[in-house]
Amino acid sequence: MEAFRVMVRARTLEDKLANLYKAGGRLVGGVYLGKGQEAYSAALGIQLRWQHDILGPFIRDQAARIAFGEPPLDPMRTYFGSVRGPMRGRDGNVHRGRPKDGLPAMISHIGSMVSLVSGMLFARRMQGRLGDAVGAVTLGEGGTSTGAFHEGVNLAAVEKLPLIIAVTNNQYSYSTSNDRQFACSDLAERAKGYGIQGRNVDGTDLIQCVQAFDEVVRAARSGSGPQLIIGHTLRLTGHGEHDDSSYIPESVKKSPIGRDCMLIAEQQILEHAWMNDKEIAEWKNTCRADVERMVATAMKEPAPDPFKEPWRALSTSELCEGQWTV
Ligand SMILES: Cc1ncc(C[n+]2csc(CCOP(=O)(O)OP(=O)(O)O)c2C)c(N)n1
Repeated sequence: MEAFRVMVRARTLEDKLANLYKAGGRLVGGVYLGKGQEAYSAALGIQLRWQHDILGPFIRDQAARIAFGEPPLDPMRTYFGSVRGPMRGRDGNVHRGRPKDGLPAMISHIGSMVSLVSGMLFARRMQGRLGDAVGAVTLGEGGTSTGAFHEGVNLAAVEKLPLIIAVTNNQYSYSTSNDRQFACSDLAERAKGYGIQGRNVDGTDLIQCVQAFDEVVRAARSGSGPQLIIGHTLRLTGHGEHDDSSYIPESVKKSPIGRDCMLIAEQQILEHAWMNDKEIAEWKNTCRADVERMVATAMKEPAPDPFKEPWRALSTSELCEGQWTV
């Protein structure tokens, strides 16, 4: 139920972002959504503890961010370029974070986040403060083709780091389909080559995702080393809102992989009587009202003043972890 609530919150927020983008005007950057991936993303996020674990999110992880504990106004403040956002208006969408709380700002160069999260875990271990914390990094199937992915996973495997590598195989990397992306039949089998554990899960099925991440995070937390997990779903939107995704055939959209995880999750919640129709409707209304409030707040806030800003590379040093608190 917790994961479902997160999914609704994420979808509501992202539907609003899509509308704001299409309306033109206030949002200056691109808009990248996790539509169709919320079940997988939320299922991961609810397993992680804010200010204890680490989450290195990809562009489609609004749900994991919410579940992990990202302050609710952070996304809207970032999209509106507010100086009160975590990046102080220096980023327009997804490269936001709060490293001190375990949420590093996303690096766009795909695969790099694997090394970054591994490095954070490794540093904590060397400083004797890792405890039972885990780190999770998320990326798409296209990201697994990068050199950075290989280097990061190999290092994590050699050092037996408590790293969860959560790959979403949403069938397309921009317009590149799976058959042009990798030649193996099962991406999870790559885990064997690294000497780590790997598994697949149906990313359209919330209950399966929750069960899988419960086991995977538990395994990483209890010392079983890196865990590769591949969630299979379809990206139900363009790469970004500028992309009409007309290259995705109707047959794929209509196949089981094209199921909307939100609809499946809602059915599951009703079937198990975890919430009834009225409660779901009320939660959707609450989420809509919250999102409207966030827009109203963020759009009134000022942009950064270039004459007053400290032009350091890390604009928000107070958010940094460890020694970088200069
Ligand atoms: C190393 C690198 N190459 C290319 C890009 C440009 N790029 C950004 S997102 C993207 C597609 C990523 O596909 P995938 O990893 O499958 O994730 P998805 O967008 O499907 O969720 C590309 C090619 C990049 N950011 N970094």
